[in-house]
Amino acid sequence: TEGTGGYRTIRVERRDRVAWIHLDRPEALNALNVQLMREVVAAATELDGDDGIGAIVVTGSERAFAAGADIKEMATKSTAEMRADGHFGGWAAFAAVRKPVIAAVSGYALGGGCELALMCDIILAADSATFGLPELSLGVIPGIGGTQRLVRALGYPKAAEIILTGRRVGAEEAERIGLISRVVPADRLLDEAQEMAASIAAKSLPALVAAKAAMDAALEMPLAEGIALETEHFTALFDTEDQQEGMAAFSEKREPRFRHR
Ligand code: CO8
Repeated sequence: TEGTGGYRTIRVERRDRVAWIHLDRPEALNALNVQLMREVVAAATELDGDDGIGAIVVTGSERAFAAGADIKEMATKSTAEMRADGHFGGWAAFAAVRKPVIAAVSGYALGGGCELALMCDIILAADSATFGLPELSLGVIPGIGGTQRLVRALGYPKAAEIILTGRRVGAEEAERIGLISRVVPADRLLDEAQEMAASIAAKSLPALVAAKAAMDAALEMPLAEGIALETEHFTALFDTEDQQEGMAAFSEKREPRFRHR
């Protein structure tokens, strides 16, 4: 365990091949202001480029993963000012991280907090977690991907009900409707997230990056194009040391020792 300094709204911690980004603005229930966005994106980009890291976990506090974009910071801004703040490009850079990202959600994941979780590949939630997109109650709409990702995750009818009513969705329902991956008891959340992230990070890094790129394509591309891209990634992996090691280990009935390159 080793901290990486220089940030004021997040804490970054490394545990073997897993990196943790802790959102850390307790006074505002981790509301996503411009500074926090910049710090999360800077940390995630650095970790994405670090061969020693195979998976990233984003988490908040017990009380809140994140209670949304910072309403106080946005309240008096104009359209031009919102455009100039770089929120949208910043969060797009986070969504473009090549390595697997797990959201470990406890407490409130509302508005931008829910949307940030939806940008992650896997959402692990404490039984205390609450999701929702209350933006319409503020006179706006979800703004960092919520309308797009929730419709893709749940289908239009369920997503429309959640977005248009702004109601809160508890962890059990969130799991049942497929908004999240899995619910765990609150006191197990961080351990389960570390265990899951470690099992992912142990795999070949080129294969992880290829798997994520191919799955992303499923959301972006027509089926035939997506399958062509999958074939491209699959075949490209045959020039990696990890493919040779993975298949040799199978034949030799032992665990693979991936070099992650
Ligand atoms: N922004 C700013 N401050 C916040 C936010 C927020 N989203 N959420 C909570 N806080 C602050 C509170 O103002 C309070 O501060 P203070 O003590 O100084 O008054 C502190 O955090 C603690 O909050 P509460 O006292 O309200 O705690 P409760 O336990 O009573 O309530 C809730 C918790 C229910 C989570 C409540 O705080 C709440 O409703 N928060 C707002 C939820 C919300 O509407 N989120 C959506 C925001 S809009 C959005 O996310 C748009 C996303 C797209 C953005 C695109 C680019 C920016």
